Amino acid sequence: MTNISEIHVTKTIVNEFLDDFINNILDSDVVVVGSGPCGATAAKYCAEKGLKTVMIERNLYAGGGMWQGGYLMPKNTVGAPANKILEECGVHLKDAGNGLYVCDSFDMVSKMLSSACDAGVKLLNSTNVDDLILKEDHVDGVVIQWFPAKQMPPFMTCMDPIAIRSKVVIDATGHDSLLVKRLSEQRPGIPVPKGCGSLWVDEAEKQTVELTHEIYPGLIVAGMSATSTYGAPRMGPIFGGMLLAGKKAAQLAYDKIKGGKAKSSMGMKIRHKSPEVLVTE
Ligand code: 48F
Repeated sequence: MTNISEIHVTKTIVNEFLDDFINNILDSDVVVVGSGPCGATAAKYCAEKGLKTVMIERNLYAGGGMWQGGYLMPKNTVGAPANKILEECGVHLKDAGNGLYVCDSFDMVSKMLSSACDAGVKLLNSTNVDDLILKEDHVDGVVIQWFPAKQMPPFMTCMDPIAIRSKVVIDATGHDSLLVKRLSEQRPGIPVPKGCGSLWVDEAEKQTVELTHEIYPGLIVAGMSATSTYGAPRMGPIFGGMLLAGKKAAQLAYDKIKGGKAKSSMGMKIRHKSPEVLVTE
């Protein structure tokens, strides 16, 4: 039998949250915005590389689009070599031929998230990233608000958000491309996200990975957010490109933080045309 008081439960939650927030979240190496297949993969690999990593998700639950395969059917497909990422997490895959693999969506989401937690990723759920911290020439973190607070009637929404600092922010917000959108309103040369084009599986999978890059110093656009930024084709219910894009985003973040140098998506050098504009050669 236990003898646990109500006050003890509350105090434990409050103390633990504040301690975690101040020591592990407030000032981190990488903030990954969005916990879909791309964000979860990026966060897992960042943490495995030893980076202090926070993944932020506006929903109560993490996983983004991974919970459903297509047409509301809980079967997810990935193309090689992304199957290796899932195998590493312990996901049970079935070979469907021609380099295509299939798994249960619940198996994929739970094992990917579990693998990210094991690597040390901190998750903030029910938390909306409203904006970037944007300094003169780089992104310096994100602005956050409780997602439920965002749903309140307009006369109550005069509540200011708070901020988290990070060396790198990964925009893995999916179709919204939220952070690129915010940046495009303030920095010339940053494209206004146009949304994805029509379906073409192979090409979309390839482009999703290629388009994942550091779009502005301190901001990496990844996965469907990158696809939507540039109007590349949609890929439909296949997740391999998202996983590979997440892994690439983690490598870019690591190189930037540990190597102190920025690289574009194609491995080209990045130079600054003006304090505001980032161009690739
Ligand atoms: O949409 P999502 O799964 O993006 P992804 O990881 O993968 C795309 C595929 O799921 C799918 C596809 C290809 O297979 O067609 O679309 O690139 O995950 C994006 C996550 O970001 C959260 C959102 O709730 C979702 O879980 N998100 C979006 N905006 C915000 C956010 C925000 N402002 N703050 C916090 N979370």
